[in-house]
Amino acid sequence: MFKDCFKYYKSRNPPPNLENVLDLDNPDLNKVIKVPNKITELPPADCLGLKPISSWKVYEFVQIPGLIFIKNPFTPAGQRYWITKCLKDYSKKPSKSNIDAHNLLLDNETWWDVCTTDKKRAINLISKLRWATLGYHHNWDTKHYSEDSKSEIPSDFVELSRILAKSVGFMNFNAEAAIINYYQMNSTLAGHIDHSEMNMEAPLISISFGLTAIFLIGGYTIEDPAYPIFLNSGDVVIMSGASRLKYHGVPKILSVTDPIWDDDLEKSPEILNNSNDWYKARRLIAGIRINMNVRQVLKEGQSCLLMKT
Ligand SMILES: O=C(O)CCC(=O)C(=O)O
Repeated sequence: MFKDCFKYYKSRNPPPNLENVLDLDNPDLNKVIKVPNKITELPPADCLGLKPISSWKVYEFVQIPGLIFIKNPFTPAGQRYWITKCLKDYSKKPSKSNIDAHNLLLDNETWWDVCTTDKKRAINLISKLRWATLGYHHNWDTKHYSEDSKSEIPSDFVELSRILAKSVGFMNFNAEAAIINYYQMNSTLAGHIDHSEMNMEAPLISISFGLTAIFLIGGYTIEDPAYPIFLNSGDVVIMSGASRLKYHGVPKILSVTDPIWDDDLEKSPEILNNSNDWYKARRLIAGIRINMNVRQVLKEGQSCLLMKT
């Protein structure tokens, strides 16, 4: 059952046995099937930080049809680019974040600026950032989106989501809402179903960076069996079709010993990285997991929430 499985993997004492956790680096081919790419065109890799599409490894989970994994399609420079964006840019206005309500920052300060320049305040502030929202801002209380609460999603973020969706056959995906989740070593995300979006045919795209997570996904209720999967830096999960409304959560964060985001530093294309920012982001990401959770809110042909289709 999801709830027992969550408790098992969350436990610190005794720590869980990880041998049944699906490892996409070396997947058990009884649990996943390989999915052919739906497109062959190369993305503009230099701008989006993606490896050539022909090299991507894409799997579908046998037990949960529609649950698709793309094993880290990012170059190391691409990882550095998106990690820096999430920490420096998406954590500040016009995004909304949980920090807004804490009164920990002065009006002219950002989480990134304080965490990367003021050692004393950083100790307390780093772990305070839990989420930021872009596009239609997720309302944690009502779970309803509103036309009165939205910001722009940067065009490269929209384009990245479009290419990831297209690669698995969703040709018209439009990123309209995103939650950036920031996890510390001791963070968890309780089991839930994402049902705020009007469009349930469009997939939910989830991109992970930084520390490793155990991701747990089950059935339509908390009583159904659940399956644990390692999500490493760069891994993409696409919840589509029957998997779109399944219970999922994150019971555990694990440390990383040999971070992939440190690879090929000398080859990093100029356009992707400001090395000074990366130097600061690198220190932060050593203790953080980031998840970019992207949704299409509107149905095809709809241009705003109030418009009927
Ligand atoms: O962090 C993750 O991998 C999952 C995040 C998630 O489920 C959500 O934001 O709804």
